[in-house]
Amino acid sequence: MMASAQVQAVVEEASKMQQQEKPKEQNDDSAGEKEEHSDVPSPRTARHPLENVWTLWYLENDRTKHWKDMLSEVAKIDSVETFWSLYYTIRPPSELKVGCDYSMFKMGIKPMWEDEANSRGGRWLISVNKNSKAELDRLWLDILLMMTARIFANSEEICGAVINIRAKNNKISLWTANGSNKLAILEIGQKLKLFLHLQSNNLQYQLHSDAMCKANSSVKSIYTV
Ligand code: MGP
Repeated sequence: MMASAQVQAVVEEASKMQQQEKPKEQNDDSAGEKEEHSDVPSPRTARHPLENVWTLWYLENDRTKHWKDMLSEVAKIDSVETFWSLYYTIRPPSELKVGCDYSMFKMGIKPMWEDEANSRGGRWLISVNKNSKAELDRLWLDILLMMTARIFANSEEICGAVINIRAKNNKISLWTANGSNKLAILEIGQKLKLFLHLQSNNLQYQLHSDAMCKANSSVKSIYTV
């Protein structure tokens, strides 16, 4: 089974379970039926609410600006429906220009080291070979699905994910909240490796505090799976 199909099967199952756990009034989809294809997400169109609300961010590389000013908020994602309508509306990562990023973070958390929710944390970093555009898009989609479906036992540790399109290797990273929560970080890393079909030693965990004060491009890894 392709990894995307495997992850989607898990997401569908998680979505069904989340629906069963919702109070009856949240399952009432009569209001949503008429507006299923509306571009504007609203609570009335959210037929399969996600456990967390997420924000999609876009970073457009512009050398005249400070890093923080290159970031912009694109949309909020609060349901399976808003996730897919956004996913099919925006360009896939493989079609972004070099220097651009997408980030998807839990609502209220900015995709930057300085945010209170990230400052003590770090990231699992996956380096993606430039040769395969399809592989890049597949990995990004699978990570988004894994986060939104909360398939990690330690989902509360997850802050968000980032994809960097770069001239050398592209990078995908999953940001977690607490770099000293080793057990949670390893559980997340091992599940990423399993579901994304990554090769051994492909996954490195780095602290944001080390990235912030790095002298060059290399940041030490504190965990590897
Ligand atoms: P990058 O975009 O994460 O990686 O960081 P890139 O472009 O592959 O560069 P490399 O250094 O990893 O090889 C590029 C630069 O963007 C950093 O050196 C910082 O100057 C800035 N930057 C990146 N992030 C994630 C942050 C952040 O969270 N906060 C601030 N203030 N600057 C950041």
